[in-house]
Amino acid sequence: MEPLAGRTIGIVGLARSGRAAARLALARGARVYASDLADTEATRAVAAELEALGATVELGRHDDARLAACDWVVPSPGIPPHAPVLRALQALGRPILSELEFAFRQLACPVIAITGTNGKTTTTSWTAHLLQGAGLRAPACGNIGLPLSEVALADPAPDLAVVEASSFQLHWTERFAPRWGAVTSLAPDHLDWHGSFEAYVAAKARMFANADPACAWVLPGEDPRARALPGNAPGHRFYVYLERPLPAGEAGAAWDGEELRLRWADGRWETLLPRAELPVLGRHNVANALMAALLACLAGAPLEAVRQGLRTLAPPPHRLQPVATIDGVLWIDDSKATNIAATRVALAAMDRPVVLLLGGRPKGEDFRALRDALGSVREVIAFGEAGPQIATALDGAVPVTVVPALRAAVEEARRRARPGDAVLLAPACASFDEFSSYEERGEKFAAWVREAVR
Ligand code: UMA
Repeated sequence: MEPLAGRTIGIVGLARSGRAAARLALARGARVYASDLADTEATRAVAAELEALGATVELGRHDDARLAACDWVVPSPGIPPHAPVLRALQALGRPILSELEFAFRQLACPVIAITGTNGKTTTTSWTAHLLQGAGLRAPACGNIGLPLSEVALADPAPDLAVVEASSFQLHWTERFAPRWGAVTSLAPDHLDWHGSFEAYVAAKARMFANADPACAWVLPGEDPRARALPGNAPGHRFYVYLERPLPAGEAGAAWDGEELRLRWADGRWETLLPRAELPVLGRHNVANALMAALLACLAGAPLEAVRQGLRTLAPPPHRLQPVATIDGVLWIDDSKATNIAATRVALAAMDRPVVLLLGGRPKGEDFRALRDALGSVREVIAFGEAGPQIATALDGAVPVTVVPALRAAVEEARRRARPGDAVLLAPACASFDEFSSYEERGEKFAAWVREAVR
């Protein structure tokens, strides 16, 4: 653990990560200067809490000179490197650590890290579920919602931290060194934050920067980009296959159409359970479950506990979550589909005609990449900032109606959906033009859908 007493830590952004990092720094004896551009009820509440603990807090501005004088600056993940406050620090060569890196240096337990474009929250939540079922104290944390700094503050420390690591959090890392890790998938996302796909991939690859030969990495065997992410990093490889059997010489897990099975490096096979006993929808979720099972076994959970845990998996909220069936129409909340690859996965899981709700704040992707995935889609309702862009990109492929916002999209879908259809919110965009998070977007969607049955 790196001593913090006597150091000055600059915290930029006072939402969940900033608040937790500031509390951790103060608890370890550091001086804290924290600031947030937003002067809102929420940031004022955090400011009051931190000031009571001894921090200096400013709202409505960042004091660049003051931040430049700090030993380390910890920005919130939502603040891109090109934000003026971070540009100024980089120009001066000042050290910037992500909240993940900062918390890792204060953590007293080993880490399982899960990254990837889609599937990482589900895999993180299920890995923690399987380990907890085996009696281990293993919180799911990081990008999933509980900042790693909160886990570093926990007394006693947990046995393991199961960390969902986003590209934003990995970007500013130096010593972050998970003992076990997984990459769920790799496709373009967050191009606005990173500037290019290459920069996004480079940030994700930082997960392997401090690997050693005792590490173990779980990778999707059939996704060439994701399986190549660790490059030549040391550590054992375990691959997950859905379409093909595990190739000779590879260890990992596979679904043979009936059973989910593991094969260890010594060639020994073990059966997890029949697919029919796994209570989750969609092929992609079989892959997520196999990854979670491998990680849990590698981190020490007994196989029988893993089998038991697999039988009680549940999808995390806002991921292909059925909301209601109203007049024969099934309404599905997949608000977490915030990029095109995730929307494609949701569409692949559909077994009925779909009215698709797309829109929100665009993230720099080309919506034409959805055109060949629209087989089950009868019509699209495009909403929010991205609405006109989506209509142009899908022109001629499927009928598109543009409406200003999500609520209007729900009303339009209600008029257009027929019995037997699904109305799927899988928006392929960020939520921030209308909402504070994809969670809030999903909750509002569900509330507006249910209004019809009141
Ligand atoms: N701000 C400034 N100055 C600026 C810009 C912003 O002060 O120049 C302030 C904003 O006013 C705001 C804060 O900085 O108060 C930004 O906070 P944040 O958006 O990073 O929010 P947190 O609550 O700290 O949430 C973050 C993650 N958010 C993002 O990565 C955008 C959460 O992931 C994560 O759960 C949480 O830390 C705890 O670890 C969310 C997310 O959308 C779920 N992640 C992306 C994704 O999954 O696609 C990566």
